Amino acid sequence: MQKIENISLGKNKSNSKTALSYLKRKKKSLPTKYLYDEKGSNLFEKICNTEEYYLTRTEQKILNKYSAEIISYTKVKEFLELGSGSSKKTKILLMNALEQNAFMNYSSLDISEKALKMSFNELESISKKLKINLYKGDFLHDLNNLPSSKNNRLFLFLGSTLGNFDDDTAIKLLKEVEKKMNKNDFFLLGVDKIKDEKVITSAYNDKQGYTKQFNLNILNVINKKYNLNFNQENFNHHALYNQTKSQVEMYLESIRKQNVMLPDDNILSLAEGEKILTEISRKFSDETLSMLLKKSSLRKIKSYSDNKKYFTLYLLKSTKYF
Ligand code: SAH
Ligand code: AVI
Repeated sequence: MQKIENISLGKNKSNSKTALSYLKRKKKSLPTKYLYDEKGSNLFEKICNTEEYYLTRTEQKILNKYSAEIISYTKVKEFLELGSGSSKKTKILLMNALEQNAFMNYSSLDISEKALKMSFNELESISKKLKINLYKGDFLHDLNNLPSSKNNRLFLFLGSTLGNFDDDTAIKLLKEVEKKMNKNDFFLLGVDKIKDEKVITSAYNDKQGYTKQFNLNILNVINKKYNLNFNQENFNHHALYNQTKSQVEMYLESIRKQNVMLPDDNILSLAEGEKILTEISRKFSDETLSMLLKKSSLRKIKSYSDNKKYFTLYLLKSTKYF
């Protein structure tokens, strides 16, 4: 197994005080990144294979169709992927890149060690020409701790993970990527588009219950991390589409009135029906995405969609080179 390099300097704001302070607010929430421990990463893979979760297979279809074109157009020798997960879709791009190049460098940055291990297992055997680097860290805080490169790079942010962040955070993240981009670098960004509400809602309420397990697992993660005693059985999975905001909101809903002891000896009281927000999953139009790109100094060069226009991959460059 390849060595995993921890690039998190621990200086970010995600300390216990901050994470738990979200629970003390009137509108309670938990940081989305806590969905991804080993179990969460395994469950996410299961979600990707459900009939209802159209995102993964749609993005995969687009990549099957356009990867060769993307590689010959961008002429990149190196990939840097944020939140790679298992890298199954990235493999399609890498296979094409390896056909067109004498060597390839692939770096994955993910907060989940399990995701990095899955990524390595997925890619290690595809070619001796491929060098894999695994970085454990938070893409919201640790991008500057990554090594720079003289190769032409393709930055990758797939799976609509951008949709898990509000405007301010999304722009901050996109800007950080843009700052790292050199003249010949490109950025491939995959986002989920606005579509029929029923299609969206069922993607977050799969029949097999994997999304429910994924959502409830965040309680195990914070129980372990902060020595708390949340009981999964006291919560329901609730995922709805907020049409005004064009986003899925995933909540844990308290089934009954309950108290949970916090590490500072404060008591967290939850009323019956009270909800904790665990994730937003935004759906974009070309216009809302263009607004984010503009504010992040990124320019759209090309875009690739499926026939139903469910999902789009945007190929971007930094505006500083125009
Ligand atoms: N890109 C993959 C995986 C998407 S799931 C795909 O398209 O299928 C989101 C991934 O981002 C997970 O692997 C999760 O561990 C990672 N992740 C979530 N928040 C993160 C953060 N703040 N920093 C780094 N990685 C993060
Ligand atoms: C990673 N992220 C884009 C997924 C999404 O669709 O928001 C995570 C997920 N949450 C529930 N199902 C999948």
